[in-house]
Amino acid sequence: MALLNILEFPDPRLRKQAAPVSQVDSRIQTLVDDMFETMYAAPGIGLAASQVDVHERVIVIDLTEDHSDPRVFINPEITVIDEDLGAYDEGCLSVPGFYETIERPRVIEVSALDREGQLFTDRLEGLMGICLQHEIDHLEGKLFVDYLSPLKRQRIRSKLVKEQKLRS
Ligand code: QAP
Ligand code: CO
Repeated sequence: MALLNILEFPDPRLRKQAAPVSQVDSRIQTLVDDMFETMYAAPGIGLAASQVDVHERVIVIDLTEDHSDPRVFINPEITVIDEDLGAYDEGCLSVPGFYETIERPRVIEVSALDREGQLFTDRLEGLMGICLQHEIDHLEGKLFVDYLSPLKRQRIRSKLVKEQKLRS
């Protein structure tokens, strides 16, 4: 397994659109395993392949503290079940140190392929549904800061660019 480098806002590579996976083969399974290792090490609860500069439609999520519920979503398709919006303080491994309240549909249905390439469907609510919507945004090149006012987004951008310069 390998730790992957996580891209940080405002890296333009985070804006790329991810392509569908045509076959869940050993290359994709290795990517999934490396993404879990990277996410657990961070630590985080969700990671999209776009964040590690792989522009294919692969997402991993685990909301548990003991890493006991690893979920894989390949080529996910969601349908909104309940248009009702719920608010949640979201963060992102690509926007470290910043959390903002974002509103999203509360209940969704997902169909996706798992790590074995098997199609499954699930109804998701609560944090799992929010997290999956956040990760699918990454596959479209979208970040949670895009839901904020331009002023807030610019402030976050400046602070992160400063930190990135200090590090490099
Ligand atoms: C996405 O985010 C998410 O700022 C997953 O310094 C999060 O795992 C969706 C993290 C919340 C919905 C709600 C963030 C780690 C992890 C940071 C994450 C940080 C260190 C974020
Ligand atoms: Co994110």
